[in-house]
Amino acid sequence: MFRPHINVTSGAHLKTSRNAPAFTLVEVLVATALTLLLMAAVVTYFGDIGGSVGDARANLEMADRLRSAATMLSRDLQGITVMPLPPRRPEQGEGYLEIIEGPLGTRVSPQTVAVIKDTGAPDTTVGDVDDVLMFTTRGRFVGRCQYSPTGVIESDTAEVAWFVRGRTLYRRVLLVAPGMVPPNAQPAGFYAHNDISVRFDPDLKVLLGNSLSDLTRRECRFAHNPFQYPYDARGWGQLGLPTLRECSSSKWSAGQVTPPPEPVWANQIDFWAAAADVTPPCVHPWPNVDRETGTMSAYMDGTRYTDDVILTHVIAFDVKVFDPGAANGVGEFVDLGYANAQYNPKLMTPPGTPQPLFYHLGDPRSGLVGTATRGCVYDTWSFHYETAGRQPGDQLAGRAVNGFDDDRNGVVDDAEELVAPPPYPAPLRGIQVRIRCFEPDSRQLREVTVVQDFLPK
Ligand SMILES: [Ca+2]
Ligand SMILES: [Ca+2]
Ligand SMILES: [Ca+2]
Ligand SMILES: [Ca+2]
Repeated sequence: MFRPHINVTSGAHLKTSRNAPAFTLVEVLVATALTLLLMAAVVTYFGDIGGSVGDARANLEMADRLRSAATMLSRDLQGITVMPLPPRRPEQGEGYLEIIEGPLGTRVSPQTVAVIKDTGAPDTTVGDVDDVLMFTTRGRFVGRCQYSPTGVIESDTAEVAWFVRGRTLYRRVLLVAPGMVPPNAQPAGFYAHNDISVRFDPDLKVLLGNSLSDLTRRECRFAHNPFQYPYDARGWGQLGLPTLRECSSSKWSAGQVTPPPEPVWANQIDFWAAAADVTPPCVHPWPNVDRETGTMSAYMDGTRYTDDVILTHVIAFDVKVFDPGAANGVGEFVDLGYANAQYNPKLMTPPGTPQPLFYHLGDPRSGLVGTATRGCVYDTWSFHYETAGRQPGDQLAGRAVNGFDDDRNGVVDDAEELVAPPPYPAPLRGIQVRIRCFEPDSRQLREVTVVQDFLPK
């Protein structure tokens, strides 16, 4: 039984191998075709894996860049030189903290600006991108200085500004080093060779280096109008602040008030689309600004375009302030001017309920009231405007510090006698900054939130 079984099996096998070709041509062709199909499948399969690995790597890189941006911002915020209890006094040499809450997010919905080009539908992935955060801070800062033998200087304090232009997050750093600016420093081309905080003096028509005391005064700060109260930095409109590339252009002059030509506002932008992809049906009317970097076309010849770039593909840079009276007295992070209301110094909340601090658009006496096109401004301010007045020869100057009850309300030098108070006469307990990016290849979103407390709770 055993043996025949073997024989039959082996016999049949031997017979086949001995008397017939191993495979017919058709069989070989079919087998080859099948093998090729299988290999194609395998290749496709590994190709997909490769793509996912590439996407995963791109996502990881995006996460890394976002994390280091957050770390840098956090470090900058921890080093802030000023106590955010406005107004501050210049003689104390504390520098400043200023937040400009651009109209996006409060007065204007980001969804009315951000559109998906293919469909024309609002893009809900885009958030508040028009806030500006600037302050003086301690750290170790290195920057260019043409008046130094090495061309480089260091300082442990700097004026730092964070803002978005186009889809790029910028961090301008200007070293506080007033001793390094000589009397003959020229405004034209200054920033191409110097990362030093300076102001243009309208009377002397020269550049002067800033100390922290100087920077308590708004007229000395980066990109502020030095000519008249309230020394506004909002003239750049939707562009926020000038970039290093623009400032290093041959046409740029330190102390320049507004960018000529006046930037045209964008009313529809596809943040996700490639920079070159600006064809109808969706219109992107931002003709004199590069969509990726936000650079004004008049200043594209700037020679320095990497030093202040922190992140690309940014679709939110949202600064919020902590208001203990918001959310019915529970307190939460809010946009400045969130209630879109006029300032009411007599606003009373029920006893035991914290007073809302940032609901309004700003005290009109500060000259910095938020509008549909100009943001709300939080500023640590300078008390010297109270004694100096709002302009030369101000008749009301000093009335809140003269020891008389000028408005005869029974209180000497009370808040109602103030001539030039800060836009928000409120302590700032802390801020929150949310940065959101997208990765164009994997089409992934990623977000990071930085929170900094300034005052003990
Ligand atoms: Ca905003
Ligand atoms: Ca905001
Ligand atoms: Ca008085
Ligand atoms: Ca009074």
